[in-house]
Amino acid sequence: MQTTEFIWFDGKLVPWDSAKVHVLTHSLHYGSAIFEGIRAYACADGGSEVFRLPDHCKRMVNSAKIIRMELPYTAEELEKACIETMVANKLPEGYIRPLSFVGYGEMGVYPGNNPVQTIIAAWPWGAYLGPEALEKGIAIKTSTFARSPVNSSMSKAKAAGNYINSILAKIEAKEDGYDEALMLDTAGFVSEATGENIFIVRDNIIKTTPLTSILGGITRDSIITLARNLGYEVQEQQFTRDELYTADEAFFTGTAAELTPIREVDHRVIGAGHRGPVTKHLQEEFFAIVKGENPKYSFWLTRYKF
Ligand code: PPE
Repeated sequence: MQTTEFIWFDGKLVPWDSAKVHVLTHSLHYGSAIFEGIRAYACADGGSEVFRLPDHCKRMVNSAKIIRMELPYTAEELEKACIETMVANKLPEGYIRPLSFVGYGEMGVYPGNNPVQTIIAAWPWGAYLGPEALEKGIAIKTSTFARSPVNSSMSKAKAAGNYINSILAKIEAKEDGYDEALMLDTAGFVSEATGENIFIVRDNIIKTTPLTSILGGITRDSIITLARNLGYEVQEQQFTRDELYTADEAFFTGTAAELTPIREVDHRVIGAGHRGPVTKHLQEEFFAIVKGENPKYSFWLTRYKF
């Protein structure tokens, strides 16, 4: 990965190589950490914009609440610290990763009085699913691993422990030659991918899974709003894998994956086998918004300069 100079660590900027923890850190053993993934984009005028920073920081505070972690920062304080990290590293664009974890203290599942520590790292991160994915689309396979049931993993928390389910599915998909895994819920309906939400398009109507078993993606929410404003009908409804097989278009959304077309699912070619017209339309509008080229959506952007 491309390293940068500083990592924000409990309120101080420390050199990248010095941002270390003890091996008996609670979260390392039990997954008791929460995190965010945020993107900042460079604009044509030389400034930079962070996409939906307050919404990401609010979700981080909510993730802490869900897993009963006492986060010593407000959403506003996290926002400021994210900007400070980008500016200190002189990063005109990149990926921002805040993480709060239960530190070193007592061992055992019960987190007790162990300290809660927070880091914010940032680095340049290109297209998550490969440089060609945004245009050509990706091939995915249905995972043998189901998304955890709604009363087992609290999917609205972006919690580290939840990701073992994603890691199992991702390794399986990659080893079988696919770019990403499609995960079903325990009832067999389409849920989400290992780090993305999913949309399908049929006869110009856009459909995405309801919030039940998935992470409430901020990109998902942005695409729903954007598509409706562009005049598309958007339904939040359960659908099955065969409905996905026969869709005209399908795509993933996520901060890292942005808006990535899906060209093949379980050896079935989706639509024409490349990025479809609705996907392309939404992708173009989305990239214009994040780069500050559509003033109608400037309320989603936080500007910074260094
Ligand atoms: N579902 C999951 C399980 C998920 O991890 C993400 C984000 C999403 C949906 C989309 O959420 P949003 O980014 O708010 O639109 N996945 C993050 C982690 C990727 C990683 O490999 O790390 C991300 O995209 O930042």
